[in-house]
Amino acid sequence: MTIQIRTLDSTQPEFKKQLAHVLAFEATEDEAIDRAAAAILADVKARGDAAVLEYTNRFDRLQATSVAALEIPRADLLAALDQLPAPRRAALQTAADRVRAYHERQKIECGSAGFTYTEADGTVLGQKVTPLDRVGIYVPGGKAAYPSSVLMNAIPAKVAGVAEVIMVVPTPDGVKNPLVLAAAAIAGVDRVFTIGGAQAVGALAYGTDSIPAVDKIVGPGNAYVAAAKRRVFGVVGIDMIAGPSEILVLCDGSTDPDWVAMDLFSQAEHDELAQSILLCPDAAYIGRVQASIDKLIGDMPRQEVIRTSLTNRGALVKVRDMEEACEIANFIAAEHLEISATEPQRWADLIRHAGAMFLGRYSSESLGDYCAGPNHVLPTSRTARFSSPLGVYDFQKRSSVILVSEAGAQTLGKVAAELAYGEGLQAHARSAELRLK
Ligand code: HSO
Ligand code: ZN
Repeated sequence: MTIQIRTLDSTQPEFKKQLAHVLAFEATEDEAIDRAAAAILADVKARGDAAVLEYTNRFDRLQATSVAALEIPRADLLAALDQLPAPRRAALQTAADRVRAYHERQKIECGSAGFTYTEADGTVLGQKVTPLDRVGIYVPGGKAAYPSSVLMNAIPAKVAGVAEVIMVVPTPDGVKNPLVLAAAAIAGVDRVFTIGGAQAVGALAYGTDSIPAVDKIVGPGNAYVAAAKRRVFGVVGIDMIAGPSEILVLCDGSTDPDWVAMDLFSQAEHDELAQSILLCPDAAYIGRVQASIDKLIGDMPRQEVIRTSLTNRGALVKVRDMEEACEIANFIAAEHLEISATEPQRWADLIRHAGAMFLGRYSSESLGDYCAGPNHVLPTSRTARFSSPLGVYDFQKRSSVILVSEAGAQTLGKVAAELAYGEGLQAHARSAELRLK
């Protein structure tokens, strides 16, 4: 079985145009979906629990009699954990421990303790860092219900010190995913409601009698959820609107081509719209990866998804050399960048834009998805040019602290008054001047 993947050559005059075409991805913003989400949000805002209950019963085919009845008690989460097969439970625990350890480090090393400094006249300036009070985590219920994502969203929130993490997860026909519930238990999620869609986003943003309003909503969801999140932004914080998964493999031709082929599959299998790209200076090696793809695809249960993704959005790119590969990688700013080469650090030094970098042939991207430790919620669709992985810092905020001494008020007062008069703001100027001796 063969898969027709687009091949590009960076020496061709049309290369830049072709690459831009491969990368082009516009998140479909369907007006009808946006209108439907807006109507649901307005209804939830107006009618609270009654609206949430109605939509949940209708869309998920449930017969719940109250929103309170849609909450999963902590005991049920622990029972889900207890009932997991031992190796699965152990793997989940190891993943959670490693993700926690990484994010603890992030908390310590990313300025999360704040700072203060004292000037010569006794004026003290500083920055205080505080966690958000309450956060909502959206977990999709359908094909993209990933327990690993529960860990990746909830653990940094808890490490940041968020007092209450509330998870929502739709359960169509009442079917619960035990691994998702077990992950919630391990990650320290405080409350879980089996609601989803725009109605869940509305409940978390506005609060209802049964569901407390949160300060920020994170986690991926379908088009209705994305539309609802965009609309409640400002009332609450949101993380990002994630696009389809992406992997960019930069290979010097020294890695077993089967490994590279499988790494390309690993993101392609997420979604027909996922993107897998190989950059390599060795044309013969690219041919070997293509042969591995054709050899291995038949064994993949999700081969149809992989085939569609690779055919429509994948590319095998012949580059001049590894230096050029790094330049192109910076342009692509991929969510996941594998540097599968004998000198990975040498090339990593040239990379400025990537959500996560996987260095050396043993660092498969899949390890990062589950258990290496860093977060798997990463900027997609070239947004790694300006944004970062989800982290502890997304669940914290900073307040400025200003303590002006009497002596400091004399110097600063004159500066402030001068500028205030310049802006025509008399009260500002007088407020500063009243404190002058
Ligand atoms: N690669 C996905 C995360 C994931 N993979 C979850 C497996 N499970 C995000 O880019
Ligand atoms: Zn993945």
